[in-house]
Amino acid sequence: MTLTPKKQQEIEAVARQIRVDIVEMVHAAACGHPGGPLGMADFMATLWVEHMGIEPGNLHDPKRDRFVLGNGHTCAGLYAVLAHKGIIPREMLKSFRKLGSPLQGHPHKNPELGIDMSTGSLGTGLSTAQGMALAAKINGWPTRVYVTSSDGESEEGQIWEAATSAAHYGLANLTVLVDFNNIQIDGVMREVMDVRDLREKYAAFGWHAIDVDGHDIAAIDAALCAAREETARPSALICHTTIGKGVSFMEGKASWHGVAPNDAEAQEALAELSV
Ligand SMILES: Cc1ncc(C[n+]2csc(CCOP(=O)(O)OP(=O)(O)O)c2C)c(N)n1
Repeated sequence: MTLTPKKQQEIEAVARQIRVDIVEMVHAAACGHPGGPLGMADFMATLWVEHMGIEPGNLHDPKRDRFVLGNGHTCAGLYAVLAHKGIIPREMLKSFRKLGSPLQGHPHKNPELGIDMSTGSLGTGLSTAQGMALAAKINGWPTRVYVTSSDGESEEGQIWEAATSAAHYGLANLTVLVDFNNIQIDGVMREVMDVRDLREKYAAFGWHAIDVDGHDIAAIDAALCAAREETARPSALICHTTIGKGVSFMEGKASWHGVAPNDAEAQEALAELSV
């Protein structure tokens, strides 16, 4: 079903709020990863507003949907979206990366807060997600499992072991959203380690694989709908994004992978995001 203009505006507003929260959290912590999650904000907002069946009232339901943030360093964006859903208190975002906080610099499993898996060691997320999807399939549950990954994470061999297994077991209830911003920690993908065409790779592994403009909310929604309609294969959405999207001086720059903005930079970023 196509998004109504009202729903599209709602998702855009959530994406903007996620970006504001990311800048504020990383700035307040004086460390963290702003670039990746700023680029993922549009597909995270579309996924969580329109498709994800995780709500404050069903956290303990074993049959509910599951979410795994494979590229765990982008967790500021996940915490922001969980706050939007009312699953974690908004006030808690201020404790991001502080000693003793449940909101660490990489996700720490905490079902009470809607954090279904600890991640951060790249390569593990898709494996755990496919295990969750297989369990749901065996139990005959309606659970859908969503997992994020990234172009940098796609260099991990374990990703392709999980991709093999998920296709073998016909896990149509599993969807991976890959943040393909062409950048990883040390620079541009083709210079550091070229992963080439991820849509072709996932398709060759037996997946229903689609290229998507990761900033086009209607296109992301359509791809997520297509994934739900797929009955035999797991789905891979290769989301083409810009690192740092929404903050002009961060856009396209690998240097913003894991650096906090200083006071002046945060002020400039928030001014841009509030227009
Ligand atoms: C197994 C493992 N190796 C190395 C790292 C260190 N590391 C953290 S993020 C990252 C780059 C990941 O690339 P990508 O997700 O594409 O980066 P982004 O687009 O967010 O800048 C690396 C190598 C890690 N977390 N886990």
